[in-house]
Amino acid sequence: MKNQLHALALIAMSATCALTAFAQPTWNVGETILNEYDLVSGVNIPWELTWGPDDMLWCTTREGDVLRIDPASGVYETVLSLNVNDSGVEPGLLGMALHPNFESEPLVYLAYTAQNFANGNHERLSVFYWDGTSLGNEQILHIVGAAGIHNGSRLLVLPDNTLLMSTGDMGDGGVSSQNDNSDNGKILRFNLDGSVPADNPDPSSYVYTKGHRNSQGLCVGPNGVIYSSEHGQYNSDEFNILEAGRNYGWPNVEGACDGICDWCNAGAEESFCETNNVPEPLKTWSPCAAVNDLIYYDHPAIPEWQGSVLMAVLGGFSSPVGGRLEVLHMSEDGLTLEGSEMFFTEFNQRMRDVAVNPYTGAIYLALNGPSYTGNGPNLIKEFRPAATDGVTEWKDERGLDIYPNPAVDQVQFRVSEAWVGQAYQVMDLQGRVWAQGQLQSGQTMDVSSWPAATYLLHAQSNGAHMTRVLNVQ
Ligand SMILES: [Ca+2]
Repeated sequence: MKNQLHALALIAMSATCALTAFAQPTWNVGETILNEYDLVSGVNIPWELTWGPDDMLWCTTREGDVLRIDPASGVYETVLSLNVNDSGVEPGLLGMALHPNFESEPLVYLAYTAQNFANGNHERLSVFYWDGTSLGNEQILHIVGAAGIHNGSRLLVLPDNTLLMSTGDMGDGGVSSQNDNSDNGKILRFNLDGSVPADNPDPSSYVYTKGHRNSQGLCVGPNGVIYSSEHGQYNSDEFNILEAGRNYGWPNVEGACDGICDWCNAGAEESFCETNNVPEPLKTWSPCAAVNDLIYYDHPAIPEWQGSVLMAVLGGFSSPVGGRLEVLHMSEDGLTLEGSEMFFTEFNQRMRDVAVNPYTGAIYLALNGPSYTGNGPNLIKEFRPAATDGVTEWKDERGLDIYPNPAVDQVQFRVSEAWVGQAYQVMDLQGRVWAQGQLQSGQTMDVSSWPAATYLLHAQSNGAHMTRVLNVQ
């Protein structure tokens, strides 16, 4: 399947490209040019971003919504609004994974912290049925502990059709992480029906690996290698290869087994590693960079990134570099890290997640604003390789473009047929309305009297939303 898609993309790249007439910000990755687009704006804390088997981009927001986004236009519909407990700084609706045979089994897995439990906070792993319009028929597969911080929750379907879920230590200092009777501070592995896989390390337990603090990044690389990222305490964020049954050391080990600890007992770290066969991370970050979700990039459209793990980085409190995309170049067998690079540091935005368009090789980044815990403006950006921008093999219907952007005095709209006549509003980040009307292609808007600021355009049509960012200078 993947190779077919790559072949498709190569055909597309060699075809004559209808380059967009409207200048976009561009980025250089070696010799590859990426065109930057704002795909979705104005949604609060996009957390998981994943390419669906239905060729749509699926997104969770921490406040409890599941969005299904048309990756061509950015038009999205809210297909589920959950009543979540997002009262702390980190809980809410978090991880999501789609059933690999989505066409015949249209199921969506979600991890979220729920309200109104008799026993206090809990985190659910639930599966929902997609009826083509919305998600419903919740079935709770498993429950673990939840708290205001450290809820893990990244979900990943493996090539053997089992499901991984990371769980956090709930800020308990790692007590749960080494407790074999707790499912917190672990990576859990499920069959897709919620049962325990017979080949789990302990066939009576969901636990796949233990000794985790708060892992929020999972992906699969070549030969089924599983990568994870892990938030450290003050230092020693980690990038690991997950191996069944292994102990990753928290809270007795931080980062490498080198006797350097903030939280753990430095004098005992190396002996704990030896006794418990703790794997060494492939890379660590000190002070913490707040390393988040991962995806393995193997598309020819950005050859400089082929065979790399792309990691969304939030940017830690004392990290010398803020939010970014980190590109971790892996050896061909996926087992060795050969080098790393940083991109998009200029945005100064917390980057939560990354997804890939299998046709064009474009990447999508969920940006959570400049400050913890993710106050806006929140954006989903697309970085589309110029060579695959506008190709006919892939939908190139943008829906709406505003140009020039940034603007000084006048802007013009380009509107696709389906959106002509639909109502729109342009608001500033405080929610004040600066313009409204019906979308018309070619219409102009005078912004010469508007204060220099970022504005959000929002249009709505039968439950579908389209958003754009307009920067006035
Ligand atoms: Ca250490």
